[in-house]
Amino acid sequence: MIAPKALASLRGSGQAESGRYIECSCMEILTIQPFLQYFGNSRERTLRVARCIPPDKIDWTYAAGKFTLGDLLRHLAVTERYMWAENVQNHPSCYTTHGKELADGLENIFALMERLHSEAMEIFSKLSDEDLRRKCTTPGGTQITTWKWLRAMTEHEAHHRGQIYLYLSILGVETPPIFGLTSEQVRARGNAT
Ligand code: NI
Repeated sequence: MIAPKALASLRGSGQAESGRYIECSCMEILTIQPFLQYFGNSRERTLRVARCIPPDKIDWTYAAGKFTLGDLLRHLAVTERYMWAENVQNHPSCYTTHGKELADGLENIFALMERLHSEAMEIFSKLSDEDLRRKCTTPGGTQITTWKWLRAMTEHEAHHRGQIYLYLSILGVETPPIFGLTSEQVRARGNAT
């Protein structure tokens, strides 16, 4: 059993034992606008690496039956629009496929991503602060606070973006550093301890 006071400090807000106020919201999404900005930037980083995919490699994968590069991009597009944007409205997911029938070829896939992202962002933008605090239901049947489910979407985006980086690395395709510097450049600037 955790005392309510200790629980409050574990949650990262309120008065700590020492009396010092803890400035931490545990990445809570209190209001939708800053999140839209953040997620928009996150999607831009995904698109930046996606633009490195050679058009003739869009259906490439490392093993039979695994996500192709095109599947990864379509999956990000349809989960955002048909799973997250539906779930946050208290609707069940209507994600049933990320197959080539949705969009075939790199340019068509980019167009699909742009359209579904724009529709999803429009839906997210209508969420009130109160909506963010109420529960919604995931496809697995779990009740989760809406802002936490939205936060999971950003981790999902990063997970699949990492796969795109790895696929391209296996193919020997150059990719951009995620935050401006390569790991080699960051290490060169680090202070040795
Ligand atoms: Ni996924």
